[in-house]
Amino acid sequence: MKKITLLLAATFAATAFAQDAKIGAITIDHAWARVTPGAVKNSAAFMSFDNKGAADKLIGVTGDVAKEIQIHSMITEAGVMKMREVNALDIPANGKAEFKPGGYHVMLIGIPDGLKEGTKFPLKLKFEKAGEVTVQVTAEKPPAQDHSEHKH
Ligand SMILES: [Cu+2]
Repeated sequence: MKKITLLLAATFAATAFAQDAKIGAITIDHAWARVTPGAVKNSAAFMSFDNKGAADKLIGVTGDVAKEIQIHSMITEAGVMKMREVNALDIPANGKAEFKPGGYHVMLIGIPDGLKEGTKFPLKLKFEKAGEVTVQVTAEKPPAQDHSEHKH
């Protein structure tokens, strides 16, 4: 019995961190979105980018999951976290970039049915040089230490 449990755990870990999409020299990993508690209709999506090529920019995110999708930065001003819409996320040459709780994120505004744990939806990512790719995003509960919950 113990053996089976370990095997399942290993399979889950491999799935959770598998590469989600690739375009040109850019690999997109672990695309997830925060589940929406109660009647909340806004959420944020997160993912990481691993670039093995020249510098690029993520200049657009589109999808049907929400009425409006924006790229946001998050800064702390006088101890208060504030979000701001930005035009792009820079992806450095031979480097990494990340949408993560408390930092840059994909803002999902107006999700008709909210997001339950395990809900999957596509987002189309547009890069300035690499072009467009669709990534499957899975709704997950945020890590316990995440205090970046924010409201519009
Ligand atoms: Cu935001």
